[in-house]
Amino acid sequence: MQRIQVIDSHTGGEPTRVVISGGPQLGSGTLAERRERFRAEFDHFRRAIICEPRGSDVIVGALLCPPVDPTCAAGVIFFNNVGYLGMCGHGTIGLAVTLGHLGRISAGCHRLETPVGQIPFEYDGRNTVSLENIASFRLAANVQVAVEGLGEVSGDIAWGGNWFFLVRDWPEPISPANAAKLTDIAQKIKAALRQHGITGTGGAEIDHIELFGLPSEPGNHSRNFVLCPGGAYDRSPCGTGTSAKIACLAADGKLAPGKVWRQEGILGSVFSATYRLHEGSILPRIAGEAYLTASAELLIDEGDSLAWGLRS
Ligand code: PYC
Repeated sequence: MQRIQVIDSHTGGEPTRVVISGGPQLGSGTLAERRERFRAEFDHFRRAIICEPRGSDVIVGALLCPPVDPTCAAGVIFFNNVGYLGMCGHGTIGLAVTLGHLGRISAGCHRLETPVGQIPFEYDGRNTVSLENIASFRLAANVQVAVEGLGEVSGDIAWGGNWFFLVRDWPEPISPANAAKLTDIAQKIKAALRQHGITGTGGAEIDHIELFGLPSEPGNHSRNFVLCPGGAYDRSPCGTGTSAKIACLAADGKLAPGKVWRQEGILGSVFSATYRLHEGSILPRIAGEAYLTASAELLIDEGDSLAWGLRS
């Protein structure tokens, strides 16, 4: 029987499963190199940890790894039901609270090593974390795409650690009751982008779709729906998606450095975001809360034909 120790948390409703031990041995190298080794040689671990029957389409995994830079609190590789992420905002918040729970960090400022670079973060010693994301930017504004059943849809293409297509002023309710319809719409937009060859830099697939509507609370600025690459929607406001939004607001001159943008997700949970300019780049800061939900040992019985998880 193979055993994998995990700690689960949720950040504004979006789950993170941190692998503490028993995960794949990826050897040395940068986190980007180790992520490629994970993908090429150990993808069955990703399925076993995240896919059914142990996991679900919604969970994001976070494999703890020794950092190359020993001054970092940890290294991490994020993954989901269909593959690997460069960066994950809600996952970083969940991971920081998990490291605090394990006694591996105390309240204060730390850095996390990821495949896309080091992420500075501040932990309050309980449940609140703010992280400074990698440089985020808008690649294109008001891109028109013909979408089956919807007609022309206009949106911005932006990078916040993942690629996003952001659609403003969505007229329908952004609520859990409407999630199936929003998912269908976002899937159609994603398919249309692919069909028309509309991509991020270097032909990268735009694999996250974000629809924005009015907030439900007066102190908040907007509410979003975010479709993730594996077909699930983000229960949180999405850290990388909020970073992409910040990049668009900054590019439009609608948000000054240091000004707070409160982004609601579909459940009403909020990320508070600001940004600073550094050498011409927009560095978003995202703050949110995570809570632990489980400490568990995953069991992998080689006699089980589904031991390594369902293929999606
Ligand atoms: O918070 O950045 C995020 C994220 C990406 C995918 C799911 N959550």
